[in-house]
This record gives sequence, structure tokens and C-alpha cells, in this order.
Amino acid sequence: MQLIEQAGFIADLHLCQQRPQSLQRFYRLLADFNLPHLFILGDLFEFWVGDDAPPEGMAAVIQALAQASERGIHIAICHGNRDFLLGTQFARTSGCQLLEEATEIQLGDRPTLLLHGDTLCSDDHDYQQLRQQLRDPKWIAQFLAQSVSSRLEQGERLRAASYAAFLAKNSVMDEVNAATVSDIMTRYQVTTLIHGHTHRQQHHQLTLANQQSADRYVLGDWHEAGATLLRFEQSQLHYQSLP
Ligand SMILES: [Mn+2]
Repeated sequence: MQLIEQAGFIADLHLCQQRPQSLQRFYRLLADFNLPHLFILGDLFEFWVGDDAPPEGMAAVIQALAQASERGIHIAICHGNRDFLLGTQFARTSGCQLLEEATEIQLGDRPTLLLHGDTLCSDDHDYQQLRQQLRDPKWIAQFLAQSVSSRLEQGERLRAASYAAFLAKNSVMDEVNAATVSDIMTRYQVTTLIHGHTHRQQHHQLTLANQQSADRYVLGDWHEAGATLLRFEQSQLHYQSLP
């Protein structure tokens, strides 16, 4: 397990050409970044239909990532539900490391688990079922074999369907299931969990099923309520709001 003494964590930037403010903020963050590790815990991009077809304007994001990597910042990215098709070509050109779905790190003296967070929303059965289908390697191979225009069309349909489901639930993002959180933290034997996806930035203190006390840090999104960076330095985790 990697020992990390200083790092920054962000998630749910949902970058796309229609969000110039988020793009500028991200370029600024990369240019000013003064920690050795940056973890991007999913949904860096609003959508991604394959490394051969970056959405309009997103080649500049890859270039900015590559420049920051060249400066010596280790940037690690996990898939979100929007950009789960980020692949090896993206990793190569951006200089970023693609993480497994669940990644354990040793954050100072804290055994820590990193996730996007969508798997914690286990009460949403429809979503979990769809997720299982979309992460099937066979489905992915079939999808990536199609033309870019057909992939974009299907991606647009999926986004519209997920937006309709979101509206049907009174525009509330799903919340995590407390038992699922406790289960996964116990399984990985961690006392700190960092994730995004729900867009509900908050530090939660909790007691796991095995009575151990634990911390869960949720990363906020970048377009609804301003952006933040969760920083770990001098053995402390704290949120820093980004200009
Ligand atoms: Mn998400």
C-alpha cells in the first residue's frame, strides 16, 4: 500500500465545454498545485465515449494534465459513472495513473479507501443494475467498436435517462447507504473513506459495525456550490475552497 504524506483530492468536476468556469478553475488548480499527489475520484469529465473521441475542448484538459505530470505531480484518476470509459490511451497521453474501482492508500497514519462513491448508493437498485450492465467488459468492447457518432448518440440517451431519473427523485442526489459504507470500510480494514459522487461535501464521523470510529470525507462537485480541494498535510485532512 502506498504511503502518502501530502495529497489533494477532488471529484465531480464534470468538465465540458459548456462549463468554462470549471475549466478555468481546473487549469488554475493544476498550475498552482503544490502537493506531490493529486487524486481525482471520478467524473473529471461530464461524459466520455472512448479515448479516440475526447469531447470538444477536452484535448486541452489532457494537455494540462500532461504538463502537470511532467512537472512531477503524480495524478491518479478513478472512473466515475460519467467517465468510466477513460482508458489506457488517455492514461498514456495525460501521464495520469488510472486507479482501480477501490484503492487503498496509507494516508499518514490513516488506512484509507478511495472510491468514486456510486457503489455506496446501494438503495438505488435501478442505477446499480444499469451500472453492472455498463461495466461488463463485453458491453464495453461492443460499445467501443461502434462509430463515434453512434457512441455519442447513446451516451446522450443515457445522460438524458439519468437526468430524468434525477428529476423524478425531486432533483436530489442519491445518498449513500450507511450499512454499505460500514461493510466496505470493514472489508478493506480502513478507518478513513474519501469519495465523491453524491455532491454532498461533508466530513462525517461514524462508528463501524465493529465499533471502530471512522471518518468519511465527501468531496463536493464543482458546478453547483463552488469547488473545493480536500488537502492532506501535516497529518490533517481539511477542505480548501478554490477561487
Ligand atoms: Mn458520479
